[in-house]
Amino acid sequence: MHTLTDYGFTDRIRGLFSFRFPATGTSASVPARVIRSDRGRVLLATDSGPVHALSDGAEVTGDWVALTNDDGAAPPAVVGLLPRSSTLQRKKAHDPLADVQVLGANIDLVGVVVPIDRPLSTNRLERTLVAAWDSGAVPIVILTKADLSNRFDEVVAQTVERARGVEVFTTSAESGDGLDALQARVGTGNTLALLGPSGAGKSTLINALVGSEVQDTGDVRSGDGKGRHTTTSRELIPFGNGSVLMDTPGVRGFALWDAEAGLEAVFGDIEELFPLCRFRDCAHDREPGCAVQEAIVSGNLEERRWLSYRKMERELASLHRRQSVAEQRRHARSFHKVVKEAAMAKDYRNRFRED
Ligand SMILES: Nc1nc2c(ncn2[C@@H]2O[C@H](COP(=O)(O)OP(=O)(O)OP(=O)(O)O)[C@@H](O)[C@H]2O)c(=O)[nH]1
Ligand SMILES: [Mg+2]
Ligand SMILES: [Zn+2]
Repeated sequence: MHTLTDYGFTDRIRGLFSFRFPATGTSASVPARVIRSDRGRVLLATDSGPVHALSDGAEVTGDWVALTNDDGAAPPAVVGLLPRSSTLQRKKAHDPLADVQVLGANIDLVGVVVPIDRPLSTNRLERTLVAAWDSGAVPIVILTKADLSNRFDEVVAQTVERARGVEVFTTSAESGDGLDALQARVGTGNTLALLGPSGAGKSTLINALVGSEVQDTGDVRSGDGKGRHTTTSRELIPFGNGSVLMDTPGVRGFALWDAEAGLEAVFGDIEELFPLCRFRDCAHDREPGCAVQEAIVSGNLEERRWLSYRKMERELASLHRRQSVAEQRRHARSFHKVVKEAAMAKDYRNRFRED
């Protein structure tokens, strides 16, 4: 049976608990971590094994929570949530009206999983790295299925170049290559979440790291090499030393949510060009003296990268316009409410005077 320490309960987390919930460990509150969250119900890791609890849906996989003591009398309930050290989020869909979806919390490393046997999608890689940096975790790139490629060195070099400053690990669950290096990088008491398209080999990699078939895996379709969406929920899996893996369902695309900081982390070199343009309000399009266009012409900036940056930037700008419209509506509503309440109060006072 796994203890809470197996799920990453370090001295730091223990300290946070006793600070936030001084009654920790007593009958009032028990520390726990969300292994899986499923509409109104959560599966939690505790020191006395896994427990199911009711939740209001605010907790996500990876959260640290305080739980009422399970003395057997009533079903345990989540009574408190520790502040998150990182929050991985995305927009639920590319639809501009879609809401935010929090994928996981308290993740130390986000492993962007890229299968080596399929053409590298640079846009997807960049987009996922933006979200990963923005979460507060450190991204790494994990190339999988190394045993399936004879263009190995070429793909690795291409990925290292595209991932810019992010560590790249190559692995094969089949041969076991690269697993030790990855395990060493995760270290003790850390959580590594795996993100990537269906069929990329996330669950297979987890099984190889853990050394047993803890997660279901599915073969890829022979026609197009796409996966079958075998994993359907985000889930924590301990793998020794208090290190934890988070398996996730493969996602087709990664729509960004409020990821300005992530955009800067991945495209900071582009943003540094802007002050060098001749005109302060340069649109970086056809203006004379545009540093961006000059960098593209001279080969210092890949045009594809510039377009990718532009696209994500536009996406975030439209998200913000939408957020500010929603904000204005909320404000208008609360303003009406205040006016209405004031009128009612006046009405009440007037009536009171008449009596
Ligand atoms: N040869 C080889 N095949 C692998 C390797 N890793 C994964 N595969 C195969 O790739 C297929 C997909 O693996 P999964 O682990 O189910 O992929 P996933 O990323 O978890 O996919 P979803 O759960 O659908 O998101 C399976 O048929 C695996 O056997 C590897 O290192 N070498
Ligand atoms: Mg899977
Ligand atoms: Zn410019």
